[in-house]
Amino acid sequence: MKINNNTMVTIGIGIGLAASLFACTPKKSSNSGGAAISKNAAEKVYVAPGKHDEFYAFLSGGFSGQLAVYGLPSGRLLRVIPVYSVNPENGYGFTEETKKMLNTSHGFVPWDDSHHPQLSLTDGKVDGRYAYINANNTPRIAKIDLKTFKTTEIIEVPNSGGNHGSPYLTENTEYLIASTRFSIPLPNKDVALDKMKEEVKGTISFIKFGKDEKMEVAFQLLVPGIDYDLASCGKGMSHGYCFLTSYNSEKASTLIEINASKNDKDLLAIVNWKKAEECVAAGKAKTVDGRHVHNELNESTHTVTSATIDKVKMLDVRDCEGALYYAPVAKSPHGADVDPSGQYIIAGGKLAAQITAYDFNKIVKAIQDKKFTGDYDGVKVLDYESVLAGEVKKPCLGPLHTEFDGKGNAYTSCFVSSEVVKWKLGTWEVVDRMPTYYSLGHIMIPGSGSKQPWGKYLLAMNKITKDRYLPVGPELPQSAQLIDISGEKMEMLLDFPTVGEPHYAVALEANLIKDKVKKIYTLEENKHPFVAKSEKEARVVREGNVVHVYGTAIRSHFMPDNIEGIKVGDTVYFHITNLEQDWDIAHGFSIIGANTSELLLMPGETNTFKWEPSKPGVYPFYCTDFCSALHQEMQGYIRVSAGGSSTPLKFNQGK
Ligand code: K7E
Ligand code: CUA
Repeated sequence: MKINNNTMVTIGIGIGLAASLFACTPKKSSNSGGAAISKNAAEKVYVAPGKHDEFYAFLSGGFSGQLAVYGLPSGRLLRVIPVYSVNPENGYGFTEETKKMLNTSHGFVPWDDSHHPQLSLTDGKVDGRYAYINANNTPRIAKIDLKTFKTTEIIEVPNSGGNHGSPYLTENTEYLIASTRFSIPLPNKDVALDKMKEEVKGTISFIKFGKDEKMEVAFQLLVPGIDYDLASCGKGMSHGYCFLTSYNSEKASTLIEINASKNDKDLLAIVNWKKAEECVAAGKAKTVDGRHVHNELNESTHTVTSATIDKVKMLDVRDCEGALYYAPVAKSPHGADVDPSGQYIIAGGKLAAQITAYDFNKIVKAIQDKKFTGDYDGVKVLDYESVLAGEVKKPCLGPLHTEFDGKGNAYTSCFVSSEVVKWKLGTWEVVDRMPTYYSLGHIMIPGSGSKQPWGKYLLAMNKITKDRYLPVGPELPQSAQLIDISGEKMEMLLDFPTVGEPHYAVALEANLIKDKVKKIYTLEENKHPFVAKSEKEARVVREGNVVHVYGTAIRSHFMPDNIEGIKVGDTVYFHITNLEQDWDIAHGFSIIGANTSELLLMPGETNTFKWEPSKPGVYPFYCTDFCSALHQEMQGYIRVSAGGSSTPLKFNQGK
């Protein structure tokens, strides 16, 4: 999302600014930071040296394709977890073990665009087991294990033209749902773009989170071909339903910004997934083509395996009465958010300057009473007034996303007017506002998507920073701002730049996971086929032109560290096992001319590096992670002879 600077409204005056808001006067931005900074802000975000943050926050990387872990309230960056993009820092996507994690039905995809992290839920509460995040471009969902902070599984979402509204969890993580952003012909085929309207379809996929905690495509709903956006699934009373906004009910295929904004209202999709499940169980779904790839990391072999699945179950919603309804929603919405009680479903209309709240009880009643105003492509449209709980009138310009504090308040991000508005569920009155710098996208309250938010902080993720930080060339960092929401008035605490462009974030209390974090991989449990569990097992084995080095690393040497008898034309695999069994003692490995990336080896882990020498000579290798006082000495040599030469294979074992 980019906007013209002229449309950016800068507010530096704190409270009582509604008038200046709607005047939309461009002002020169000041870097005073605005008047709303809490007087004791420094104290509130100061985490003393050696002390831990109260929350882990997981911010999506947007175009970086990764997931960044920050501590809150300090805003300290703790880790960038590679998910959808290769990462030379630790070899993710380069090593023989991890390459397959980026396999798709389109082949190896080294990059994607990650938007919406989510946290696994049990009984509607954040359980601290997994994080999930979507790939927007080549449709996929990834699972990140919060014990290792590693991507352990990625499943491709078939029959999707873009996976933006994804992944959204049901109350017990029964399903992750994913909708198609771009509706496309299904099955996809060669269609003239001006004839596409008749052909396009949408899908809403239900990814099962099975007993073994593995993801699989349980079924897909075939739905009218409009562009689906962000969603939320019900909780408590609304468990069994999911709600998605959509845009482009016009089904325009060109100049979408104009042609998809003609209708006064767009459509909120109300999915009764329990009903859909029943229809699937009753055999109403068809088995259709849906080639997709499923990649999994095996923790004991430290290796990713990749499988291709060809077929999926597809249920046409028109064959399952009651599985899908629509309700009108204010123009160009950008997501539906369900409040912690499960009663209210909130949707902001970016172009309507209005926030709509639906009442779940009224939705159920309107369906029972058949309060329909017509249908859209065979799906019944509910009467707007019959399902409406209330409207927040003129909250701001460009309302986008809503989060909840669990104390009866909702907070909505406003892109155009660059602010957070706080309003009351039930009375729909705006009670506070806080300017943000600038062009606010998502906001996040820890646990907002659950039944029990931690309503202490709100993180605003801004698209544009302009003059907020020291300039670093034409590309400036995106920025997060931490706001204290524990009192009646919001208080600005902190700015920090982010990695990539966070579109959304999730957070949880650190206590939920910090004592469960894995410290080492136990050597005895290492089942890697090329592991060397001790220096005695270190060896080099030739199989034709392929050479396998079963290597080890321990402070401060490799075994073997001298290898001879390698020839030009060989493919050499260095399988290096880190023999350390101490937390935080990693080793690295690389060799001159390496055209993949370095290896970074956690204690007890085996990773593999492929190397194809092209010229005779002596080639050094070394450890890339400063592991000990003698790290610099952690090095070795490989002698490479001409192809066809008779240099015998030789390696040392520490003598
Ligand atoms: Cu940027 Cu959730 Cu992808 Cu809104 S989305 S900002
Ligand atoms: Cu091992 Cu540096």
